[in-house]
Amino acid sequence: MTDVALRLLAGDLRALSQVMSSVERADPEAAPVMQALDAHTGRAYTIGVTGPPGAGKSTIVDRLTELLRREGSTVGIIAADPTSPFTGGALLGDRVRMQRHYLDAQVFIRSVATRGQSGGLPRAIKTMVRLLDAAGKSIVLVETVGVGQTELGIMEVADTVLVTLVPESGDAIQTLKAGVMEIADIFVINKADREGAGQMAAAVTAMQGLAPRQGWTPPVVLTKAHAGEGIPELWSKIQEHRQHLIQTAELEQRRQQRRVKEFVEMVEGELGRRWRGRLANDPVLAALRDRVARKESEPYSAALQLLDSSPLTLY
Ligand SMILES: Nc1nc2c(ncn2[C@@H]2O[C@H](COP(=O)(O)OP(=O)(O)OP(=O)(O)O)[C@@H](O)[C@H]2O)c(=O)[nH]1
Ligand SMILES: [Mg+2]
Repeated sequence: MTDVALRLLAGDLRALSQVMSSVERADPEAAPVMQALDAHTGRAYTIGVTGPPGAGKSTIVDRLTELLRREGSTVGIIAADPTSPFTGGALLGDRVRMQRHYLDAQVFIRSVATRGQSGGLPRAIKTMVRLLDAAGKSIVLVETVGVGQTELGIMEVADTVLVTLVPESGDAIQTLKAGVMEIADIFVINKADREGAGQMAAAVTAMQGLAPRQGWTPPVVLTKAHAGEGIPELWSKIQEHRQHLIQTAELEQRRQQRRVKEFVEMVEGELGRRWRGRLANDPVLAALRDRVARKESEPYSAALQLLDSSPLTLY
């Protein structure tokens, strides 16, 4: 086994950070490490926390972490950060809210920039969840801001998805129409100290009556995360959902799909990267690119002809 893999398994946080950075860059050096660690994964439980900006996702993550640490669980946190790495707005906010856990060696916190991603969550997050698993974290929390495709991507990472809404999210029906209904395993109505939380919860419950799921109807939990209220109830619903997934064998099914998705995304990402490398360095391709530019070749058909004529030599 590689030295860095051994150190990671032994709880070395520097080794963990180092491999995290490697997989984020899709560095080939991480491949033997990931291979060595695979047999040591499968124990961690992953919880996704998504919802609109400012709904209280980080506060919920912080409070759940507090509860889990009290129970003796170890925790890994991944915050998908859609802001610019230069301004670092939300990142700074997350740091402030979770900073009390920064001193705790049993809590590992990592932000991943999602800016510039074409859609969905970055592939690296799936790999990072497996790394935290191998490093012995029993619970992994993944926070993503719910905007379009990114929100749906959380399903492909988490065993249990929490969709966080707040009374001021406005028309609940509108929010739920945007595809949130299908991804939620548990609805959290946070900021229950504000007016309208009860109506929001009732609206969400009513919506569920229209589209009942087989086996599991996502419960609605009211929280006041800033005060820690409702967090134990939320945790008990997460555990119920976990039991449901185990009993129906859906957990194993979800995890298998997740592995396949990571594999497919890794191939797609690498193909694109290698193709761009070839385009920049191969004189034949550069000539073709210039013909397309000068209108001597037509882009649509030239692309397909290229792929059909030399599909294997492109990568
Ligand atoms: N009134 C009230 N405020 C809350 C509650 N929970 C969190 N907040 C506050 O809401 C603000 C946003 O909380 P965050 O936890 O940063 O929200 P977030 O969803 O992680 O935000 P982004 O990551 O920026 O999308 C903070 O000022 C929190 O203190 C709550 O239950 N009630
Ligand atoms: Mg946050």
